[in-house]
Amino acid sequence: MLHTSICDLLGIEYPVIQGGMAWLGTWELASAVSEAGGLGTIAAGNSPIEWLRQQIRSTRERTRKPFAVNVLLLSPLVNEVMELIYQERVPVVAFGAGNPGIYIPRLKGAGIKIMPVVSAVALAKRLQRSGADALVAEGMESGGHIGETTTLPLVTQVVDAVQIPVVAAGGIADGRGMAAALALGAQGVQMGTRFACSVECIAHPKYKERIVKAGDRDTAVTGLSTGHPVRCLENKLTRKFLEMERAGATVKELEELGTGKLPLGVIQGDTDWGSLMAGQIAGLIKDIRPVADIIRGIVAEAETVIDRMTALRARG
Ligand code: TUI
Repeated sequence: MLHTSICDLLGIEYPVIQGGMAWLGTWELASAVSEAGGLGTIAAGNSPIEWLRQQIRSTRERTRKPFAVNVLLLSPLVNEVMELIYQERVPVVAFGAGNPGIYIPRLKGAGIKIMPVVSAVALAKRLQRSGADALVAEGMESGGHIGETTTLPLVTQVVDAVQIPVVAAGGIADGRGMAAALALGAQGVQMGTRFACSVECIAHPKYKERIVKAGDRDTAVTGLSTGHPVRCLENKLTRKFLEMERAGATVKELEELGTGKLPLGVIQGDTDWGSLMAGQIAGLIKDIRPVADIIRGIVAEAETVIDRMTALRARG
């Protein structure tokens, strides 16, 4: 059975982590992933504190296993979110879209495991020095807010730069991707788009259907001109956004276009004008499956791939 250092660190059975997706990382998905032996993640996003408290409690009612809360460092509520995490004694905290260094000492004191998401080597080194327990190295194949480097060079270089466990993210949705991540020296994988397309995920069926129908070139990156690149499935919104960027629209105009579009897309199912954040691996996803099947399937396939590669060498 596949077992790595991240399983021992986090107290999970399989080295499979659900990415923290704003609006979709709810108790329904997080508890299903954790109960199936992975690490489920509640996404704090920009949500009100009472909503987040309920999500944590609902997750705990459905599983006694560890789970994470993903803190969006861009959120205006970040300090209140951190207070809640201490109060509720959340087992693992993941961070995205910024440098969480200032929060690390108190988290360590409280015995909470710290797993920031990084998209560059420099921040990875800095966060290891600050006391992070593990890192998620997320390539720009991912959906949502992204960095500049793709998963293959990013994971390889982050693994060489730090001694703590590294989890690979961006472009992984099956056992071949998982085996490749392990080959690079990662101790586990994080997946977002694959779990968005699960039975338990509360996303609108039309959004899941767009992922199932997507091909390899169906995502677009907006916001490169504003320094906040975001990857989504291409639609009327991304085309309008890119057209405005090309025409020299101001950051304020672009922010106005983007405001409120994520729930419109992924919850309300407006696939034309909503934001359909998804990674490049959307093209590989052909079905909507229960979380437990997804986790069992990826681990079993990764084991088969590893065996096949070992056999290649034995025959040589
Ligand atoms: O955070 C993510 N992905 C996200 S956050 C998000 S919420 C959102 N909603 C609407 C518009 C924009 C965002 C959707 N997807 N992934 C982790 C991640 N973190 N990717 C890149 C980074 C990152 C970027 C810059 C981490 C650190 C950083 O700079 C910090 C520094 O000071 O060096």
